[in-house]
Amino acid sequence: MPTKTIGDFLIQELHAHGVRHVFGVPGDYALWFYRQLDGSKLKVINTCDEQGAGFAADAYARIRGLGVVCITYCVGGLKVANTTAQAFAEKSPVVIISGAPGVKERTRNPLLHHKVRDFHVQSKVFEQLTVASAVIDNAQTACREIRRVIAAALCQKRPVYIELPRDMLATRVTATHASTKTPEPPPVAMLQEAAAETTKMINAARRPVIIAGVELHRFGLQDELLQLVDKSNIPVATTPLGKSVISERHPRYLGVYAGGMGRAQVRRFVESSDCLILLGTFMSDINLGVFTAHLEQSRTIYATSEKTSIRYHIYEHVTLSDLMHTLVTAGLRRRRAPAFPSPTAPTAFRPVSGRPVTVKRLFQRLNTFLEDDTVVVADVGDAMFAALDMTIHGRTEFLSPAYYTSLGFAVPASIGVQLANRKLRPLVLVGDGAFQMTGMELSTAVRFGLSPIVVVLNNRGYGTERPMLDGSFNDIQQWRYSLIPELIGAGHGFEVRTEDELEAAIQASGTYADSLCVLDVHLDPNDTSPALRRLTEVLGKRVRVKK
Ligand SMILES: Cc1ncc(C[n+]2csc(CCOP(=O)(O)OP(=O)(O)O)c2C)c(N)n1
Ligand SMILES: [Mg+2]
Repeated sequence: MPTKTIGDFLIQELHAHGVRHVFGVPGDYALWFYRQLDGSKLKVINTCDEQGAGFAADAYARIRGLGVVCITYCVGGLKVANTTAQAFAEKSPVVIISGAPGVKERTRNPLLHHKVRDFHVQSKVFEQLTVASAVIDNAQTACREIRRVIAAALCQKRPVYIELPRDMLATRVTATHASTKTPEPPPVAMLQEAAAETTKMINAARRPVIIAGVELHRFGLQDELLQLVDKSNIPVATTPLGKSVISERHPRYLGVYAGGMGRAQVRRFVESSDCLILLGTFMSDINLGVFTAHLEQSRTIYATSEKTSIRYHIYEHVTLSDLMHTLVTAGLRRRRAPAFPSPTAPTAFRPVSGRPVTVKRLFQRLNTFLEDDTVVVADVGDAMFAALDMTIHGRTEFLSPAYYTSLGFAVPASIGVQLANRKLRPLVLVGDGAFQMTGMELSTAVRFGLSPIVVVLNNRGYGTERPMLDGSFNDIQQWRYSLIPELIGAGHGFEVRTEDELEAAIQASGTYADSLCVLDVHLDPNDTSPALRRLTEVLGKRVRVKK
């Protein structure tokens, strides 16, 4: 007997996978689904703009394992194309649900509002940006399709797309079991050979190093990483995207490795290792300091969610999970804890009254402010580069789009972070340029009772771009960021120019634990973090055009 409407079935499936919030902006094609959501166990978080919803859902997925954004047809859908692209690139499982014209409304291709060329444009766009998609236009297959698509997001840790024609929502369906395909495990002999070869290579090495990547987090392998490190005493570095997959206070933690962009001691230690163990690392340009990294393939074991490579050969079906599960029980020898340059511990900050704040001193102070429940959410720009040297206490308490690098992530992402785990307080690090893209989502944060601390690095424009190529196109309008709480009706704003003002603002932000706090930190436009200085030197050489 039919039991549920398609809308209720979808809600039930999302809830069963731990989803409790849906981010988005309604529109007439999605309104009826919004009404179903309203009466359900999922809470609607309606944002100022769809892009904000997309970034919030991405961050929610990174913390909770699955995120959902729900928007209307094309005008909303195409606005989350960019955030979906980021979720794809950085492996974040987000379900995009789009309201759409009804199946019956589509006959004879009428000119309905929000339509682009035909009724397939949006679904075709999302086919390119997701690992599975479905237009729910058939009651017979609806349940199976919904389950297939959600299973793909969970399995591949990438976004998926569900289009809901509005006349299908109330159709009653019977839930059927989906034959979801789980990936085939590798042949036993192949896995054994890969594990034996890995173990032998590591055991024979004098100074192996693990470079821990973000896939360890996405595929739930952080406990295995810890076991591996604790059992073997092999030191671990992370990449910018993988930062905080292991607590940065772990005694074997080296620091962030990012080629020429990272700290020199970490680079020397990693690049002189005779056995590099890359676990779930994205070999992307920003992650590896614009390919200034020198990782010698002949000394490398490289496991990803798709395959494992050892030196110059590949085990096609041996995934990161397979290898990690095998390595924790393999006969890796325990070595003496090696001496290495530990990350410098946060140093006490003594403010000098009247002294202008610099990027270096700002981050020195912020580093001492971190608590076990602080999640650092860093936007693209110097916020991200400078934050690489912060010492994160827990695991996965640093979020940044360090591969796809779309500006405007941090403010809306902080909404997803705090709703995904109410025990966390986001510390948002955001440039003035990025803030002007999505900062209005602080209004959403306030509306839902959230309490991020937002540090606006106000250097009067696109600081990251100035050293590459400067011009008036890198200047932006000066806003009074500290007045934003007044504008949106809640929270506390601080204008910070000097170290004593910084100290007072940070202390006050700690005291106002349940409110939004916005710090407008004035910085010299030419002052950048050392990491950014190194990176822009490399990038500048590449983009320089001859006159
Ligand atoms: C959506 C998007 N548009 C443009 C860029 C190119 N871009 C990279 S950094 C940057 C400047 C960022 O300015 P701001 O947020 O003030 O940070 P700052 O560089 O000053 O630290 C720009 C425009 C981008 N990465 N993403
Ligand atoms: Mg700026």
